[in-house]
Formats: sequence, structure tokens, C-alpha cells
Amino acid sequence: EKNLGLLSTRQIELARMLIEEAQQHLFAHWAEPGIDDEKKKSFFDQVEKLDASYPGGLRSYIHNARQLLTDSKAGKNPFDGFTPSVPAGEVLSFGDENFIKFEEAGIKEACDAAFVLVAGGLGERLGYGGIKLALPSETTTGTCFLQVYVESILALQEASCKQNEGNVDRHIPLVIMTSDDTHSRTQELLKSNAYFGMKSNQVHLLKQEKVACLADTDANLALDPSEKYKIQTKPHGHGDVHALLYSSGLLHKWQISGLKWVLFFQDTNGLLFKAIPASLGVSASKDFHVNSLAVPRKAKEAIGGITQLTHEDGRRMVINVEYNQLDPLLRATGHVNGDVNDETGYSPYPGNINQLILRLGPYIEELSKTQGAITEFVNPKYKDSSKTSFKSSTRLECMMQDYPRTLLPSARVGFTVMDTWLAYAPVKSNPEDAAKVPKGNPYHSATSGEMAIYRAHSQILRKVGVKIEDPQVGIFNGQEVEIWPRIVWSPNWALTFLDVKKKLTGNCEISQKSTLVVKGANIHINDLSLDGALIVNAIDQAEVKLSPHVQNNGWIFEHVDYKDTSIPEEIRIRGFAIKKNDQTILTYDQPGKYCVQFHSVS
Ligand code: GDU
Repeated sequence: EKNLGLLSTRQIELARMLIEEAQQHLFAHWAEPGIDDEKKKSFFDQVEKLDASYPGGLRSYIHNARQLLTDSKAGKNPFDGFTPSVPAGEVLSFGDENFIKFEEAGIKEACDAAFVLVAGGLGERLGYGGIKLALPSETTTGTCFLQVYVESILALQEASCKQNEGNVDRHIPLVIMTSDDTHSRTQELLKSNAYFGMKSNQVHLLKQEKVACLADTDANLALDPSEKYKIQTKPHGHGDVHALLYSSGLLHKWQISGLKWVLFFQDTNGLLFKAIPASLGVSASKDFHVNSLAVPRKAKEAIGGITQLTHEDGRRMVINVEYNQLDPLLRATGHVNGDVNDETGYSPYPGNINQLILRLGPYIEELSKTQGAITEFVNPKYKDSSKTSFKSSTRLECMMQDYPRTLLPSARVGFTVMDTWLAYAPVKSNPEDAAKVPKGNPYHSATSGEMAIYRAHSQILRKVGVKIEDPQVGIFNGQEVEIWPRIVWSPNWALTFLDVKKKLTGNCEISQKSTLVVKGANIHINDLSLDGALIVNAIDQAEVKLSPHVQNNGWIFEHVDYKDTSIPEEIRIRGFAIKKNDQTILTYDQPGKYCVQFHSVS
């Protein structure tokens, strides 16, 4: 009471609320007025911030925490009363008639979309010092994840506007959710690279705040161990993106300007945009309000499983069940072996890759009811079986893919399964953990993420008829991977199967040791024969027709050890560095028409 004079009216209200909610321990140690006054004020600045950044305020947070901690102590399962079963979704196969039809429909829709990238995570499992968006997706070109994403969105914008004449001025918005851990470095990455070609007002950064930690099962808020005038905080999870979008006012702006779709995606999947046109096409053709992208999933793989849950009372939903919950849920509902692979070699529950496509209208309607609050969970690590105290403080968490949980049964919720090689290669695990992954299961490492990009491009070219030599097997940082030719192209060269088919024609062959980089919107290659390294760069105003026969010593992989700190971290976490022995480089930086047929043998 004696310290109230230091506070604003709003802060006094919050102090009273904390006392009503039995949080007086937060002030028990406070000194007499005149001592530590600045710290006391900053304590309440923090309380105000915590209150403002949680839907319903800090009081709601405490109530929700109390309920979830009581349920957790009682061992209550969030899926009580629900029976899991395998849901039916749209299964696509790259390059077939259906796939091509959906890609075309998706390109048409893309200019009515906004993209939302959740990138507030620090990537503790990867253990990389920088932000993950700045990590090279592959080291042949060194293009970082954020650049791949931005260039893909710009290429979609260009292709879609062309298909929808009259819409040429549409700039597809990109929202990036950051956190205190990633915000300034994300801003810096964008600014120092001129937004990778986007207009600066096309990109919006929304920073998520952390939430208060909980010290015990009574939901007493935890003080920071190193600062007694501060509440300890931890990340609340990627589910925050919905509340942030809602409060930013962007959704209404988008609706007014005629947008129809919001696409959510994550920080390190170099393949994702290969799957976007077709999956957006599925959303549009099936009129889905929610469409989750999925891939075949190995049992117990660390990605959530898309599951149909049917309640005893008749409710039914198709939802992601997180990987640590799927196995126990199956065991508790009569599947004695839990989550196991079936005769296809995969779990029958498709893997959620957390790429969500939401129809904007119904999304806004739902958020107007919930303010973007997402079903939360708590995951306390108890000291012992009495479940009275925790090993360390905990907090409530939420996941963006839990958005459909509160939807009415009438909502059109579906999912689309794509080939893994085409759609999903995240970079999440450090070399040590990746090396321990059982053989046959994905590593999700920087090594496998890069190799997957080469494999995807090689497979796509095989599908359009290019002869690609079989891959070799290599072991880097203890992980066995397939090494395909290092083929990389810019998104504006080709976005869809038909783009590739149109731009690479005739009899083409590429040897395993080759590197092929194609950057530019108007490069046509016919009768390519490549055994070495060929790099083609052209500005959009250069129309280039090539028939190259190239043979040289090319670029090779040299082993490096992830423990060798003399090598930059973004390289050594892959276990290899590229040595450039020899290459043919073709650059067209002046507008014009070029028709070039050449043999280059060295
Ligand atoms: N993220 C935030 N804020 C947070 C936590 C994470 O923005 O507070 C972002 C990360 O930057 C990243 C994304 O959310 O872009 C996902 O984070 P993780 O990669 O740590 O996610 P997980 O591997 O734990 O799991 C998520 C889903 C799974 C599965 C998997 C697929 O929860 O169901 O889909 O991604 O990659």
C-alpha cells in the first residue's frame, strides 16, 4: 500500500487484481518507499505489458493457468472422451493431371493471398547462434531462407497478376512474427538486403511478447531468479500469431482490399513453396476454410499427426495431435502398439508440416469471437510423483495449428498430403542429435535440409524428362544422405511443374557430379548436356535461349567437422564445404534477346 503512490491509475488497478488473484508474494520483499523506486515502477511497466499482450489480460492468464495446472496435476488428458481415427484428405502426386490442375488454380488465387511467417523461435534444438531465417538454405548459391521465401512470394505475385489481368498492381503482403530473440536481427536482415526485392511497406513485422512463468501448481507467478523486481517470462508459442494478427488490424485491411487467403508457414523449410501453388489450388477448389499441409510421416517422427477425433458426444474434428501426445492417445484408446508404421512403411496419421491456408472471411469471423486466443496447454516438469512442485518454472503455451479447435462442426476443415521430397525439409536439429536419429527416419538437420533441395530439383527435372544420374551416398556429420546433382533455380525461373516443362526442353542430361544454377525469369534451355558446373544469371529483361554442352571439373563437397570452430558455423553444421574447382558462368545483365549454342569442355 505504501508504494502505490509510485504507480499510475491503471497500474494500481493491476496491483489490486494481483492481490485478488493471490499473487501478493510478488511484492512481499518490497522495500520501503524511497528505496528501489525505479525498479518498482519498471516492475509495473512489465505487469502492464503482460496484461496488454494476452487476450483477456493477466487475470485471464492466471485463471487459465490455474485450470490447466489443476487438470495436469489430476492427470487429465486433453483428449478425454475422444477416439482417434485416420482422416481422409486430398492426396496429391507431383506432376500428374490433378496436381497440374491444382497448381494452375493456385497460381490464379495467389494474388489474393497474404503470407504469414512465424519466426519468433530461437531454434534451441539447432543450437545455431544466428536467426534461422538468415541461415543459407543451401550453400551452392548461399541463398538464406528469408530470401527464398521473399523471392518465392514475388514470383507468385508476378505469375498470378499475369494470369489475372487487371490485378497487376497487387503486392502480396508478408507478415513476419518475431520475438525479442529474433526481432532486431530479422529487421536488420531485411534492411541490409533491401527487403530482398519486396517493397518495404509490403513487409510487416509483428513482435510476440513472452508470458509470465508459473512457479507452482497454484499458478503463483514466478519472479525472475536474477532480478527480484521482475516477473520471469518465457515464450508462449507460435499460436500467438492469431492474436497478434487480429490486434494489428491487418486482417480487416486485407479484407477491404479484396484478399481471400492467409497462408501461415515456418522459418526453415526450403521446399515449402514447391507445394504452395497446388495446395492453394486445393483450398480454392474444395472451398476449404482451413487446409493444413501434410506429408507421409514415420511413426514417432517429431512432427504432429493429422488425426480425426470423435467425441463420445458426437463432436468430430480433424486436428493436429502433437507428436508427444499421439502415441499415448492411441495406446489409451485400444491401439496397443501406439503410433506404428503400417504396411506402407509410414504411420497412417499424416505429418503436419504447419503450413496452414485459411480462408480470410471465416478466419476474421472466428477471431472476432475469440480475439485470436488459441487453446493452450501446460507442460510442467514435476519434481516427483506428488506433483506439487516443478523442477523449473513453467508457462502456458499455444500452437498456431490449434486454431481449428474452437471452430463449429460446420467449418470446412481439410488437409492436403504432398510428397515429402517435394514439400518438407526443415532445419531443426543439431549435428549431434541428427546423427542419433534411427536409420530411415529424417534428420531435419542443416545437412539433410540442403541435400533435400538438390534432390527435389533433380526429381522435378526427372519428371519433366531430364536424364539425371543416380545419387551417390555420402556421410556428413555422421548422417548418411543421398547426394544428387546440385541443381538450384530461382523461384522466378519456375514455380510450377508446367513452368519447368516449358523452360527445359529437348534431350537434357545431367551427371551426378554436376552443379546447375539458373537465376532469371526468361531463360530457356534446350538440349542441355552437363557434366560439371554451369551457372546462368540473367536479368528479367534479357530473353535467353541456351543449348549448352558443358564439361568441367565442377564443384565438389569437402568434409568438414561440426566441432571445427575455425569454420563458420553455418557451414560446419552441414559437415561439408563446397570447393569450386571449375565452372562455366553465363551472365546476361543487359536487356536483349540472346540465342546461344555452345560447347565448353575443360
Ligand atoms: N515459433 C515462434 N514463436 C514461438 C515458438 C516458435 O514464432 O514462441 C516459430 C519458429 O520460429 C518456427 C515455428 O514457430 O518457425 C515452429 O517452431 P518449431 O520449429 O520449434 O516447431 P516444432 O518442431 O516444435 O513443431 C511444429 C509443429 C508440429 C510440426 C512441426 C513441423 O508444432 O506439429 O508441424 O512444426 O515442422
